[in-house]
Amino acid sequence: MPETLTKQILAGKKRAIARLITQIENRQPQAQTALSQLYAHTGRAHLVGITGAPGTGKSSLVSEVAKAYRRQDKTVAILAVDPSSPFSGGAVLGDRIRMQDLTRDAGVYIRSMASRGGAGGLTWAVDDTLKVLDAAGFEVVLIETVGAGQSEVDIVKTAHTIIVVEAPGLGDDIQAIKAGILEIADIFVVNKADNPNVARTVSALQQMLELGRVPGGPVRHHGVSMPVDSPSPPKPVDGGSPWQVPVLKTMALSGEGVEVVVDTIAQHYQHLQASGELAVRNRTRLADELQTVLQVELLRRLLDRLPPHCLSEIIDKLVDKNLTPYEAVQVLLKEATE
Ligand SMILES: Nc1nc2c(ncn2[C@@H]2O[C@H](COP(=O)(O)OP(=O)(O)O)[C@@H](O)[C@H]2O)c(=O)[nH]1
Ligand SMILES: [Mg+2]
Repeated sequence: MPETLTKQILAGKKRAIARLITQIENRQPQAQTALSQLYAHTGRAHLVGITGAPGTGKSSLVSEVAKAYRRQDKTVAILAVDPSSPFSGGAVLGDRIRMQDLTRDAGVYIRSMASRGGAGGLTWAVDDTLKVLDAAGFEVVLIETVGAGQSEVDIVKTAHTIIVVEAPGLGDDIQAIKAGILEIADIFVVNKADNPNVARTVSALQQMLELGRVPGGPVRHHGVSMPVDSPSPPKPVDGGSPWQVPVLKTMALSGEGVEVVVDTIAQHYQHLQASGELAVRNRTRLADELQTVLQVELLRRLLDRLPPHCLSEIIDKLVDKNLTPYEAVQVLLKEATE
């Protein structure tokens, strides 16, 4: 049975894709069997993360970008990690109507995922879902996350190309600074260009880029604390010119400016390939993923081995100041390994 499911997914069958993603979300063990069979077929999709404050127009932009890819005959998957996303039905009617052409298109697959399942659970589910979409042959996978909360930021950080969406009129601040996502942008998009304050937002971003960003600085490392050996440093084949983070303007409602966004995404991918950074980012992704899976699995095994009530007794001791958390961990590890 899992073999036919795998075959259907490799053939891009939407129903099979949906079924496996649901199994992943529910942590059903057979999902890992299917994922093992799919793994060799991954690594071809261009993963594009789109993040920013709520209301900036990410979902609107995502659907216009997807339509632009369809005009180029490229297949697209959309993964919305946002409970308020119109892709999850949380939108006003107008937004949903605009998305109908997409949902009917055989070259587009749309899936939303709720932000639940702590302790790396969400990141894990997203990582596995991206593998399914990649193996299913989608050329571009657009991942929409709200730029708030560490797990959402961690998710978008694993993309090859990261777009941070801003919009004028959400206060004078650059929202990305508050969310701590200014530094991760490969491309800035200032959406709602029909707003009269758009020029101010664009120049504020440009100023910040000139002041703050070290062009061609070290490749971002996504908080991996495991000692992972890196491959030899990539040799730039394009002369090593650093990527200049562009600030683009769009009107997602009319689609204006979206073609330029799609072209810029392609240019960024070419840059990643030519500079050797793509390989580095892929390796970092996998190292991060290994760490997440290892953490979750080790914790699960440890908790499984503890005698009943052991954990709550230890917590009592923490509350009563009889143990420090560090000492408690030593006790737990000893209990679990005896
Ligand atoms: N004026 C204007 N409104 C927009 C534009 N793009 C999106 N919106 C509206 O902004 C609201 C939030 O859009 P949405 O895509 O859901 O934002 P998200 O929360 O970032 O995903 C919706 O009511 C959209 O119709 C735009 O270019 N101009
Ligand atoms: Mg949204």
